Order: sequence, then structure tokens, then C-alpha cells
Amino acid sequence: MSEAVAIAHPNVALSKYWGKRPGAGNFPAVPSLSVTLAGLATRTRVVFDAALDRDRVLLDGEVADARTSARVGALLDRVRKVARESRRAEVTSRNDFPTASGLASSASGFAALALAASSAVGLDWDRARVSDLARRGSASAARSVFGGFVELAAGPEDANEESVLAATPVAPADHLPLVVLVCVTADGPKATGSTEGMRLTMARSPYAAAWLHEAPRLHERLRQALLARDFRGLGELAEASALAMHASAIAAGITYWVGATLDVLAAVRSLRAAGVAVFATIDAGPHVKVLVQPDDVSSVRAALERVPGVRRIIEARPGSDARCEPLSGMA
Ligand code: 2P0
Repeated sequence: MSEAVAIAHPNVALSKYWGKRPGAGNFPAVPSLSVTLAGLATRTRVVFDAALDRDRVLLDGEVADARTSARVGALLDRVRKVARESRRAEVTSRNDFPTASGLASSASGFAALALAASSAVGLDWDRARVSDLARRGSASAARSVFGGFVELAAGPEDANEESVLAATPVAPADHLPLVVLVCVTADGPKATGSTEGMRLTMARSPYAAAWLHEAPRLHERLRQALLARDFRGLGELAEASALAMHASAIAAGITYWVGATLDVLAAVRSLRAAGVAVFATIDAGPHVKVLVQPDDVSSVRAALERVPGVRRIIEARPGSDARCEPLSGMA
């Protein structure tokens, strides 16, 4: 048997990825920039075992559904092809944060899987190659291979399945003091997954072209604000990116928001009107991720806890790279 265990952290995009290049390979149509989060993790163990007759995928103790198993199997097939490996694998993955937390488990999950699977078969890949592999499973996962602030460029216009695209670190975790307050506004799975939501947006939204035009501009300005350690500039642009993404999706009939989503946005705006540097971002779900500076955490958190419909708040700070764990415990 050959095995490895890897740990990766979820990330929150500040400039959003929404929309893929046409064709195979899972290439994003727009660039994105995220912050990897500490304190929340996916731990994934991969064992290639000659005794298995097919791949087996267990997520949080449950057998994965057919779609997820197929996505995991495709990533394992890629690793097997490069390593000339024929054994099937058992994948055991656990999140230490709830699936309905509003933090994408696919990002940390595919990052940990890519690192564990490639390490288990002895491929001594650099981070870029692991990130490219993770992207094929879920594009946001390419970013979770790295800690701190991380960028994923858009795929090349003429991308084919063998084109390579990895995320790249932009700044370390301590570059900009930032806290993310994840305001959980609903329990249970979202109605439309990200892959389907962005497909429908690109196919149906009258504003898809506007998003594809605007997203790279917002991204570049946000990148500059980050490099300049301009928290307010970064926050304004992050909020603008999220609202533009959702506007394009809503125009295609894809609505991820609930009433409490708007209530949190309103609370953030009134705090801002009172002079607090606080901004909001929203992913493909109803939860709101509030960006705040460390000194303002307790007052902003208290204000957000008073918003009806906020069920709980998870506090997260910039975190570290994905990494392999020494082989001792069980995943
Ligand atoms: C992001 N999201 O940049 C954006 C913002 C959700 C909203 O990346 O189809 O799960 O697996 O490549 O990576 C969610 O999309 O999509 C996502 P696939 P993924 O974080």
C-alpha cells in the first residue's frame, strides 16, 4: 500500500471566479484572488491499495455521492496515468468545519486530495503542479494549495485539456491584518451548486458579458490595493466584485441570497456610514463574509450578532499552505 495524508484550508475569494472557459479542463474565464483561512481545515488520507477493485471515497464518514466520486476518480486517474500506477485508492476526507458553514469544502477538499494523491504515489511535485491538479477538480481549490493571499489567473483563450494553470501566491498571510467574520444565515445545502450556477449564468444571463468584462478590471485594482496594504480599497473592491458576480447570476434566475443576506449587507453599510472600515463578500450561497480589521472585530461582531437571521459567526484569519502530515494517525 502507498499512502499520504494532507491538510488544506478553505479560502474566500476577494475578487471572484465565476464562469469557465468553454471546453474541457476546468479553466476559469476570469482571474480571482483569495485569502486562505487559518483555523479551518480539510484532512484527507489517500491509500493506493492493490486489494481494492475500485476507488472508494468517504467524506465526513459517509460514502460520497456519484457526482463527487466521479470528480475524485478523475483526479485519481490523472495521478495514476502520470505515475504509471494501476492500483485503486481509498480516499477518506474530513472537514473540521460544517459543510453548511458557507465555506467551500470543495476548495480545501480538492487541494488536500491533489497533494495527498500525488504524494502517496511518490510524485515529488512542486506546488504549482499540485495546484494545477487541484484546479482540475475544482478551480477554487488551486488557490487553497497556497497560504496567505493567492491569485488564480484566467485560463488561456486557447486552453485545451493539457494546458497548465496553477495559482500563485501574491502576499503572505501577515501582509495585511484582516479578519473574516463568516455570518451563517441558513442551514442545509444550497439550491444550485457553483458549477451549475456559473454554467447557467454564462448561458442565460444578459449580464454575463458585462461580468466577463468587469471582473478582470476589479481583480487588477484589488490586487494593487492588496499590494499597497490599502484595507479600505481592498474591501470596497471585494464587495464590488461579489455584487457584480451576484448581479450577473440573479439576472439568469440564480439567486443565492435569503432575507438575512440583505440584512447583513445593510448592517455592514450602516457600520460603514458610522465610520467603521467593514466590507462584505458573498459566495455561491446565502452567507455573508464580513471583512474587518483586527481592532474592530469585537464591535463589528457584536453588531452582526444582533442581526436577526444570523445563526452563528465563524471568525477566521489568513492561514497557511496545504501540507502533508507525517504518517501516523488515521484520517
Ligand atoms: C470563488 N466561487 O472565486 C467563487 C466565488 C463561488 C463564488 O469558486 O466548478 O467550486 O468546481 O471549478 O471552484 C466556487 O466554484 O467551481 C467558487 P468548480 P468552484 O471562490
